Amino acid sequence: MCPHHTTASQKNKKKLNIGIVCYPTVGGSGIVATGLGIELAKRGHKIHFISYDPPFALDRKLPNIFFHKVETNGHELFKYPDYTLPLAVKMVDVSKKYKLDILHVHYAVPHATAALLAKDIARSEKIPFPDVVTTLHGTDITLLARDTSVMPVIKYSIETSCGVTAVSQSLKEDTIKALKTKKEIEVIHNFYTPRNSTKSASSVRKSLGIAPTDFLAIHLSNLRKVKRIPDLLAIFGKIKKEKHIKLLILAGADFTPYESLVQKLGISGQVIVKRDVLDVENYINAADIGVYTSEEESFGMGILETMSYGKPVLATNVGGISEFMQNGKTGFLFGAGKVDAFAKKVLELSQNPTLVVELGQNAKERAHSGFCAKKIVAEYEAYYRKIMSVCR
Ligand code: GMT
Repeated sequence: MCPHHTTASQKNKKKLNIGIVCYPTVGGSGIVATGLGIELAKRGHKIHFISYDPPFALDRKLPNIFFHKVETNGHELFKYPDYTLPLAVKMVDVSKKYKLDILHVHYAVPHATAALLAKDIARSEKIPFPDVVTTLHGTDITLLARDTSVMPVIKYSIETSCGVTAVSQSLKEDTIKALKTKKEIEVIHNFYTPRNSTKSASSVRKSLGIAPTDFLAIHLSNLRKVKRIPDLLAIFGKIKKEKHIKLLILAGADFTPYESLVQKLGISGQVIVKRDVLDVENYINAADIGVYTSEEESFGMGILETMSYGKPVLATNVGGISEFMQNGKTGFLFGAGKVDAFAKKVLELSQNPTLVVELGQNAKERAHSGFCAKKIVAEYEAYYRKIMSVCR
């Protein structure tokens, strides 16, 4: 279903040595960067991940994948441990040893900033240094660029990168507005490659204590404030009389701060929380719909993941979500905070399994055809080659 965008001439082009710098933790930008590195390695490029830990979703035994650890600087001379300086030094070392063609940094600070410093060091040492591509993921702009103590660094780091990409048109516009920059920004959307389930939906439901006839909504996130977890819980508070409607939260962070709200709303029997789940495919496949209540989302990887497994999504119409979700076709979009409207729709869908299946099929088709590895990775490859030809 994924359109094949790699032409024969692209396939025959020289394979690249690519450095990828990302946060290794369970977070949208790290997941996207890791997925991209794995897909590029499958296409024959040599991928050098640089970070303080191996990215959590990275299988280091895969061919063409290398990991270079940055040792953090815990000098007693410094009151605060520093990461940017040793990261810059590691970038120079890896570039020199492996002759990188491209250094692709995910998240502006401190990754793009360290790359700038590394480039300057390499220049003064007469060491060849690759072209730097910075990918903006959202919070580096929508949250950090509002902080005047870091905004000038973000702006400078972006403007001095050879190439800059944003994961949605919405984020591109936010960046131009927040930084008042004229820097050219290429929109390359995120992608997701679904994995085969290793457990049946019925066994997953059984392990969670959910009956086959229960209507199960799922939510995947790091529970940050921007995800509006109180709204998510309030939706299920509104329909708590329907005991067969359940909410499963796959949490990338501690849920304890929300437990008192669950009690207060009287929904402890209907909400199940699982922490740091890696096999998300097994849980999404066992669910009926996805529910996402963010007040801001440059893209929304959890939503794309949910859609990829053929589940319709109810989400807020914010940021870049409407660039891949189609209201009324792949699920439904609501204004942020419109808890009543969300609750009404959950209830409606719980009574209409035929519609759930139809919307789910549309969601899967949309995710697989527009936001799949073959299409998006080819866009990155073409962008790298363009940058390498214009930036030298
Ligand atoms: O908010 C998150 O889930 C984490 C955050 C991050 O910085 O990793 O995610 C951002 O990047 C993701 C990958 O490109 C996007 O899917 C998320 O929408 C974006 N988060 C926000 O904009 C709040």
